[in-house]
Amino acid sequence: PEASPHPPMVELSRYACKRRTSTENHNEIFTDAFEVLAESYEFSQCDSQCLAFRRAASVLKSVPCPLQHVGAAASLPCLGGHTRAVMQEILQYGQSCEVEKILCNDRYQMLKLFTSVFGVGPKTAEKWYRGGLRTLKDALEDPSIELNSMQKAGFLHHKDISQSVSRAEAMALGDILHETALGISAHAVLVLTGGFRRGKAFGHDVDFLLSTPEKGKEEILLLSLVDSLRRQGILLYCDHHTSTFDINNMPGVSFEAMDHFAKSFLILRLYDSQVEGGLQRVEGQDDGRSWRAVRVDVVTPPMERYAFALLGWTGSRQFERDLRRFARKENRMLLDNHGLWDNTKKEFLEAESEEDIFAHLGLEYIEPQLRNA
Ligand code: TTP
Ligand code: MN
Ligand code: MN
Ligand code: MN
Repeated sequence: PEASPHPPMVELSRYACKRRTSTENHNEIFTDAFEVLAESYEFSQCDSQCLAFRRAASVLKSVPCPLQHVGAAASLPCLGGHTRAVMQEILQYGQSCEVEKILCNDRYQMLKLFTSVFGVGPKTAEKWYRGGLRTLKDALEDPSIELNSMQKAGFLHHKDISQSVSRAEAMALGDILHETALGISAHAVLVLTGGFRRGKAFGHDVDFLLSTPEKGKEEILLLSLVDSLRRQGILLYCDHHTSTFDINNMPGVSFEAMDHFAKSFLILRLYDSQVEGGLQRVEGQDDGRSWRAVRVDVVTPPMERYAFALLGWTGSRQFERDLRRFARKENRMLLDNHGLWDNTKKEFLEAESEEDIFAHLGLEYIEPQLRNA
């Protein structure tokens, strides 16, 4: 679209859950820079600066045209002096020297590399960096480092998992999991969630919600599914988290990031012949393999919590964060993947669908394809 200095824009909310954000990003030159800064602040545990840049990136993703003057950002929420200065530099010189410095920074590069391994978070990466490790080989060969089983799987499949997953690959995995689940229970329900439900063309993993109308049978269904995948020879790794969900604990529930539903973080083997148009070519793969490894998440909420779990797992993370913030600040309600607590009425609000939840919050419904905040 034609860029104009002062694009006629509807006023954007400071809440991502009140903005419509498609997968089409017209301001990638800025949002890519902001994301580098956010990540760098995250590595230094500067949470508020990190969040400020994440919010700024999220706002720009919802702007329907490329911004060509920093003045056009004046009317946008969540863009402070620092973010505007970075934009100004990019507009003027094509890049930000602060961002370029980070990209060249040894520590940033190392933390980025180490956290690219499944099972290695910022804390472990930092420890390895401070211990003098500089390559993945260092981490594998250092006798003082005891890798856990997740990290071992992460290293073993690092090349495959680092490669993004295509939509065709996600669809193929959906077919395999669906067929496998139906082989266990005719009532099994499997839906694609995460980035692919938001219409993204590529992802770092594939996320599914699995459930059954048979009360209390969700986790056993998931365990049977994983077992069946193992017998089919396509299970490369499984990290299962048993359910800690208890409906009686709900009012006291802490509204943290990780939910209490049973879930499995998997690595699955996907064959070329199973994917329409074939597998994404894995770079540097010359070992004649006809398969690749893919990261898959499966979460199994009880059916009556389905709408909350679906909303929570569809993302984006920024959209979820602001849904919760909006609920808290504007409605005195607590929202998480399990439910919605109304602190005025002192009761849980029920929902059969995502639409019900938006309605409880007094928000216009936003379809998944427009939640790419
Ligand atoms: P991700 O799979 O991390 O992200 P994504 O699918 O949006 O993008 P990508 O292509 O990089 O995979 O997370 C999907 C959503 O799941 C996200 O909104 C957070 C949510 N989630 C939980 O609610 N609980 C969890 O334990 C995890 C791991 C994710
Ligand atoms: Mn995902
Ligand atoms: Mn991602
Ligand atoms: Mn995921």
